[in-house]
Amino acid sequence: MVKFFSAGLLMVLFSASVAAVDYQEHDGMLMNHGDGHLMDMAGGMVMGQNADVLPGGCDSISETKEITVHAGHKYAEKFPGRMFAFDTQEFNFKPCTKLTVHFVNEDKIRHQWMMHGLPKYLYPKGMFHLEISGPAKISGTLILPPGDKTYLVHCDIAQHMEKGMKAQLKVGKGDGDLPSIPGITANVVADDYNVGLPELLATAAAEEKAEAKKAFEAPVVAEAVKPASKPAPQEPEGFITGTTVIGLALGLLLAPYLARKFKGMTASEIIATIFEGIGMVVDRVVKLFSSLLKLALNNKSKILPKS
Ligand SMILES: [Cu+2]
Repeated sequence: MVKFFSAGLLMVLFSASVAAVDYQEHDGMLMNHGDGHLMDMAGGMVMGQNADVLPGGCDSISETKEITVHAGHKYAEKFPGRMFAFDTQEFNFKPCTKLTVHFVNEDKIRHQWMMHGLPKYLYPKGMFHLEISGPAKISGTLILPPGDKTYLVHCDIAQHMEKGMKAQLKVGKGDGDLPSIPGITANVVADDYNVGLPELLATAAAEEKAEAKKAFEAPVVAEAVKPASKPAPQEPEGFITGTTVIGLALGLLLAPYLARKFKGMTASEIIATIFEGIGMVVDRVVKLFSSLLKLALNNKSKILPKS
């Protein structure tokens, strides 16, 4: 009998340790840093923890509630266009409820359950905030204020709220709905999933055509605005221009000469020779221009006395 009992106990212990592999439990590991700020070395954080101070306007704690909120990519699958979500998008509680939130992050990234708009004299920056790198669980407690108000709950990691990790917590009757809550309120920026790919392609093609037409018509308009100006002389746009022909002719004439000259030279020698050649050409051009200039000036001085 004792053997059966101890075997059963071992099995229970074993299954518990197997379950613990899936989610890291942070509640016992947290260190209190004061002001309701708790942290551990494994990436867990609670901010705005308040289990015993009544918010102004609360005579007593009206109810004590516990909720478990799951967060993860898989909860967004039912919301088209969303990537992350909580498993619950709306929470309702009586004013002055003492609320404990068990936050279970099922993704292998960081998520938060961050509540905004709380009274700042009691909650630093008006926030109550659970944060953990998953897969893991973390818990925190706060006391909700009195009055009817809707509070924003979201994950503040970049783009996680925009991609769906957003919810609302209504105290009392709340004071309206927040926008872009998956499954509850419409997106502020609406996604359109009704248009099929062929239609999209057709629209894109039509837009491209319109652009091209605009670009074609634009120069005509520009000319119509100032008809007095003469059209600028343009280079012929054929495949072979005059410049190309001259270049080709020069190349053909020079090729045999260069081939003879560069025969048996190393690469650096060839480059040195080319630069030397360029230097000589530049030198000659400069000399030619200066002699032309001199000639022109001489002509002038000769003409001047004549008149
Ligand atoms: Cu997140």
